[in-house]
Amino acid sequence: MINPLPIKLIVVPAFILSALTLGAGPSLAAGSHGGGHGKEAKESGHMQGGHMKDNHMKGGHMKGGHGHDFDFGEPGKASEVSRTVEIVMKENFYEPEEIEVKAGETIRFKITNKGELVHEFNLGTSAMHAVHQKEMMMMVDHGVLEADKINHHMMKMDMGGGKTMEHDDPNSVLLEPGKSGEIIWKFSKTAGLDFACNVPGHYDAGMMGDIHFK
Ligand SMILES: [Cu+2]
Repeated sequence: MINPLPIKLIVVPAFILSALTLGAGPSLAAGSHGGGHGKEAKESGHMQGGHMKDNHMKGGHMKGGHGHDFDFGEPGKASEVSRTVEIVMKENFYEPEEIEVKAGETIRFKITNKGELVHEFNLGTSAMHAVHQKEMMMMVDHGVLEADKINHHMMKMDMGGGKTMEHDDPNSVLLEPGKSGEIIWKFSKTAGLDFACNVPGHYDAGMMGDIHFK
C-alpha cells in the first residue's frame, strides 16, 4: 500500500495533460479512477488546500451569509416570541430530537451543550447542512475548531478578501461543552427543514432532529 501513491502522483498530471490536449472529457477521467472516487476526492482536496479555499469563498462564507434570505423563515424578534423550546446536546444527539412548530411562529431556542465535545444547533435544509459541514471541516483543518474547544481568537483571522471563519450565522449556534446559547427564529413552512450538528462526523453519527409543521 506504499507504492500506489508515488505512482499516482506521476501518472495523474500526465493524464490530465493528455486529456486537455485531446479534449477528452471528465467521463474518461472518472473511468480511470475506478471505484475509488470518494477517496480520490478527499486526497485531492487535501493536496490542493488552496484550491478548496477558493471554492469555499465563492460558495458564500459564514460571514457572507448575513445578508441573504433564508427560505424557511427569518431571525425572529424577541418581542414576538410565543414560546421557548429547550434543547440539550450530547454525544451525538439532541433532546428532544423532534420539534413541532406552526408556520409564522417565532420560537426562542435555548440550547445547552451537556456533552463533552463541541456541538452545534443549526436550523436548515439538508443541502445547507452539507455546505456547512465543509465549512466546519475547514475550521478543523485550520485549528479553529478542536474536538472539545473553539479557538475564538482564530475565527477573526483574515482568510483573504475580508472573509473570516467567524461562526455567527443567525440560524445556528456552536457551543463548547457546558455552554449555553440561544436562537430566536420565525418559521415559514418549508419541507425538509431540520436541525443538525455539522461538527465533522457528528451529522453522520446521527446528530440531527426533525422539525414538523402543525
Ligand atoms: Cu455535535
